[in-house]
Amino acid sequence: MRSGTAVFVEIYNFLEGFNVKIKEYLRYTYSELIRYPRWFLMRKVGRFHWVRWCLSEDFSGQSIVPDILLEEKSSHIKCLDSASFVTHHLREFGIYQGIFIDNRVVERIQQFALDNPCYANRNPSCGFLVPSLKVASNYIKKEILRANYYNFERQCEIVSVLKTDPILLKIAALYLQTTPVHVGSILFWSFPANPNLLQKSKSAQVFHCDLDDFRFIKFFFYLTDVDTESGPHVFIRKSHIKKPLFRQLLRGRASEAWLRKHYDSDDIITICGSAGFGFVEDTYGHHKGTSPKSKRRLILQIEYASHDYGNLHDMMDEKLLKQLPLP
Ligand SMILES: O=C(O)CCC(=O)C(=O)O
Ligand SMILES: [Fe+2]
Repeated sequence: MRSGTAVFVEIYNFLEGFNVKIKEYLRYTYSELIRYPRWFLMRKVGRFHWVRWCLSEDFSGQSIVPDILLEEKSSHIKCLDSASFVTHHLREFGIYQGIFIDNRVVERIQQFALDNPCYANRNPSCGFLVPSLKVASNYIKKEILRANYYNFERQCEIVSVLKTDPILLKIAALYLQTTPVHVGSILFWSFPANPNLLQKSKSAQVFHCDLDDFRFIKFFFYLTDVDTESGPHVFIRKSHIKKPLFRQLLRGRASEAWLRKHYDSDDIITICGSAGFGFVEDTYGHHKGTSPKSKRRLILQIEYASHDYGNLHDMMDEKLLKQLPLP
């Protein structure tokens, strides 16, 4: 039997941990409120289905810019189906797979990823070139689960072509029912690691729901071949419309066990594909990346919403970006 002191220490540690979490939460909430008040408000109310519906075109009668709807030809992107088919599929399932980017574009972004520093676990002080992954990880004495490229939109000129691609814009316009606003293009690696739950959670590798606007949509493109060894993306079909009220209140936070019990196992889909393969997803539904087992994954994410709150662009003041002093 454990002594009274051991139980007391355990309770004390638990309360202290709780206290730290509450403080962290309050600090984060306060800084969000001061820096991005509209975003703050959206995050509080946008989690509820009925609020999202009230702000949709069905309710508000907002119209879509016709130019975006006319064009459906692209020199860099191919889609297996028409934009209206994709939109219907998205509405029903929350995901559509079957969009491809041209090989030359894939090669250009892959080259960019090799030539420019990425930042370990999103820390702007931990820049390294991807061939030095092991050395960088040894240097910071931490596993690197995920590394992103800051200022990628500005530095990789092909992004401005992709983000205005007529096929992507048309799908986004039909799904969002408004003129889509580009709110960020993010390029990042997931590396093989043995992370704990907290590390996985910080790297979007546990199930979660994004809440980037009342209506938003993300296009993902694999830039390396992705199989079950290389951290495929996982999505729960229909979870963007089937979410109990208390899960909406918790902004979709739910354990894997709860999700597996409440959703049909056939609807939990793991997405594999070769470099260039893409899918579009309403990430208000439950989704996650997985931790690669043996092979790294490079992925591009292009996001549209109805507003740009200005905080999703992965931009960073160059003066704050530091490279690790690796041999
Ligand atoms: O890595 C992935 O496949 C998912 C990433 C994600 O869900 C996120 O960044 O919010
Ligand atoms: Fe996400």
